[in-house]
Amino acid sequence: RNVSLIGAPTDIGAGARGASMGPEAMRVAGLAEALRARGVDVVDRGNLTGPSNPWQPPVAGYRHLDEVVAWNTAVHDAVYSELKTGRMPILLGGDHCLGLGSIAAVAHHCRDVGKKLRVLWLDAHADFNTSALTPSGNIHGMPVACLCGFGPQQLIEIGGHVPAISPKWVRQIGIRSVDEGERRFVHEQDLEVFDMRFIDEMGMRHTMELALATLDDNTHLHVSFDVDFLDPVMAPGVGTTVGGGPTYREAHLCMEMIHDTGRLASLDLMELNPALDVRNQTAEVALDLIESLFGKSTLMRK
Ligand code: DIR
Ligand code: MN
Ligand code: MN
Ligand code: MN
Repeated sequence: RNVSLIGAPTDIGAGARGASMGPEAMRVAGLAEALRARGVDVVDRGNLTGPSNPWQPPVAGYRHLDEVVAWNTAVHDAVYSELKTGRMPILLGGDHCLGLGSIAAVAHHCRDVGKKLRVLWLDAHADFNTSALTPSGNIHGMPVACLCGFGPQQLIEIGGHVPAISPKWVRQIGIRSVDEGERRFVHEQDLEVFDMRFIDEMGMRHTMELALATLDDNTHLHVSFDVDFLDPVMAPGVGTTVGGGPTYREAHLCMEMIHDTGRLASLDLMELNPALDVRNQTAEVALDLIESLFGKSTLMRK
């Protein structure tokens, strides 16, 4: 198994500064070394470049739209080229607006090779706002809507096909903060959301069984992991913490069950904000979880 790390050091779509330091924090935590220890061939492609953060208020419902387009175009091109050469891209964010460029590239690749796509969106938030619905103008609250074709033309066309994906391909897990208009839009588009109440009532195991149902050997599984998915007790280093998230054990089970499908083919690790972290603790927790995602377990199974 071949992995390419791609750093996208920007906080261009976020409401707090600092996610731009996420890629380096994951390197400092030892991501490449940990994957190599699991027998993975890892190449670190270094960091993409793009415009700096001008920290301006929203214009017509979007903050920093031109800069967000530039960063997402760079992400799309980098992720697409790794997939084309048969490598698994791991995008190190950076804020979650870049999930758009990453998943647009994955969808583009799936069209090229005739694969089905399933996207697991692990997040406290649905990220399904539009310019009309957003309370903030921050584009990190909009990537899922943009991928489904609801967003500004320059963004939604990045992968070369509008919409890049269907809402039917998405499963959202861990959701516990959705804005009022966004909530209605989630229902209208029939997004499949396993929110925290669902996880409380049914457990992480059953939740993941459902989210991973109907994958076949022709399915490309993409995981978009917003670190604010995790309970802030163990993961304080994110810009928009929301209490009541999955525990350490639940998050590990989630990752282990994804690994067990054998279908993981691309990953985003997003919103890690070292400026808000405590001695790189959140990066280390994220690293533990990625090790589970790549098959680490206490005892040998199967
Ligand atoms: C809020 C916060 N829903 C917004 N969103 C996110 O501004 O759209 N925080 N994604 O991480
Ligand atoms: Mn997010
Ligand atoms: Mn093409
Ligand atoms: Mn979030």
